[in-house]
Amino acid sequence: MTRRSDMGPERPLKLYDFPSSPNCLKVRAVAYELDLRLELTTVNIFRGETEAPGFRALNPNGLVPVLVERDFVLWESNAIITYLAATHPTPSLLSTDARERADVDRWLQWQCAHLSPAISRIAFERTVKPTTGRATDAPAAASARRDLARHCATLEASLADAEYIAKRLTVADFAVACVLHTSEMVGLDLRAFRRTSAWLQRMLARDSLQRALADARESLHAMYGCTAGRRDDDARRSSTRRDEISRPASSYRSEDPQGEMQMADILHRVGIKASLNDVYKALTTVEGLSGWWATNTQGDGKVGGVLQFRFGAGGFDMKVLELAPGKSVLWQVVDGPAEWIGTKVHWDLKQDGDYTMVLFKHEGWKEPVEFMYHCSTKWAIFLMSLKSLVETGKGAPDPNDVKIDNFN
Ligand SMILES: N[C@@H](CCC(=O)N[C@@H](CS)C(=O)NCC(=O)O)C(=O)O
Repeated sequence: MTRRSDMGPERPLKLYDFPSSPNCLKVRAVAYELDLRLELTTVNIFRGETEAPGFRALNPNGLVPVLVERDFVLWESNAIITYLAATHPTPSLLSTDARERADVDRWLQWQCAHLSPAISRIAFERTVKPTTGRATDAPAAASARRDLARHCATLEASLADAEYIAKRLTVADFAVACVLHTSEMVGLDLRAFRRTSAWLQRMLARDSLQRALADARESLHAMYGCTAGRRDDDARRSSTRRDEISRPASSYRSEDPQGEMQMADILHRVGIKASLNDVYKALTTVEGLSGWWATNTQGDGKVGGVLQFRFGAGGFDMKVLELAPGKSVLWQVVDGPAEWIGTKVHWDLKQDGDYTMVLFKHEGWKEPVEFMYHCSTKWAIFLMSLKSLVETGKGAPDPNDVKIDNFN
């Protein structure tokens, strides 16, 4: 576990937290809305830290978030946010009127019993299964999507005559907004639910939520450091836990006719003054690959084999799916950063005048997160390294590659 901040001596509130968890996000956001200080301890759910006896003693369910206030230990995010609001009445996020309170409780239960399970089911079919090599159960995914749409319609109707879920801003808004925020990760397009969409944007724009999201970004960077080269064995365990928080505000998403979100691809075209076969060799042999991408490259470059590219502490494992000599190479990422797992890397080669033209595609990003912007630039740099290797005999593979930013 990593301690992330040291706070003042008075009334310390410790939160055992995982940055990309929506249930932790809601607790941080409510705490910040109430102007409370939190001492955050990251429990890496992907590294089995929730199974440590010390953590199990706090929460026998082995789940984050957990709040510790002196000798009082509380788990279940909705119980935590309700407790925080009840013990810090200003600004008021929880009514003392029984009916108003029941209205808030209703939405908290609804989030837990209906909204979250529907999103988890979609995430399981759309993200977890593909990254673990299992086939998506299309009817199950469709049924979960229908459920989620139904729940969104319920929310949409309730927002017809009010700015907030329970008429005024309450903990219920934070609980539902933080969970619904992750639905975008699993391909739900909220635009059809105009009021819900506007309400969610209003919630996400609040200083408290922005701060809670910034915490997540900061702690993910602290956990994984240089993300470009990191390995994330964890990605296969969950999808709702991915780095949804790092999607830039300007990113776009689009839909296909079935209403499914389309994935994003990185595309490049580079001309290399060399033969098709020389370029093909640089893409298919360990010697070639270590000459332009990662000096530390090992593995089996034949169809069905796995190539291991290592960059400092981390790297990528690529399964070779297809090889057409002098024409094309297709890899699939089977290990590496969470955002890469399951994506495919296509190399299509063709002769065009003096050039062997390389048409490069890194296909299947779930969404254009900031890390994708970074990887796009890095791919361009490594493609220039490939060109240089094949044309001059000298590439610039890691660790001698051009470093572009604080990711790498
Ligand atoms: N109902 C619980 C759910 C908590 C939960 O599912 N936490 C996830 C992170 S969002 C977790 O700790 N997962 C760890 C694991 O499954 O090992 C709450 O609202 O606090």
